[in-house]
Amino acid sequence: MKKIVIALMAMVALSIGAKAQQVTDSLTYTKDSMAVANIKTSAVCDMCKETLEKAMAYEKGVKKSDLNVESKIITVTFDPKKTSLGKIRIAITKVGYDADGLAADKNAYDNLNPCCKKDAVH
Ligand SMILES: [Cu+2]
Repeated sequence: MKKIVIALMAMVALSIGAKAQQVTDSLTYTKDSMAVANIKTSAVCDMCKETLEKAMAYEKGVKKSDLNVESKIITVTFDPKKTSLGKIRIAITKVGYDADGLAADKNAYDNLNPCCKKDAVH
């Protein structure tokens, strides 16, 4: 009986560990304790880059951001004491872009310049 309990506890501990990792896996930290996240977006052009980086500049706790148009990945450096990866993803969706698994806010997406919509032909 005792063995079963220990085995169950080990399984629970393992699954909790795996979940915690999923949430933090895309974060790294700088020497001054800033968090750096790479977030996959649905940006398509240089105008998207400008829109997103400007939005990030106004986002609380964000120090800097850089969107790679080719890979659609935005690298955001932020203060983890002031904001979180989840909040930043939501901020991106509110500008009209997908952020990792989160879908873009529909109204914001509809208001994007036609060339910035992810289905636009370039
Ligand atoms: Cu664009």
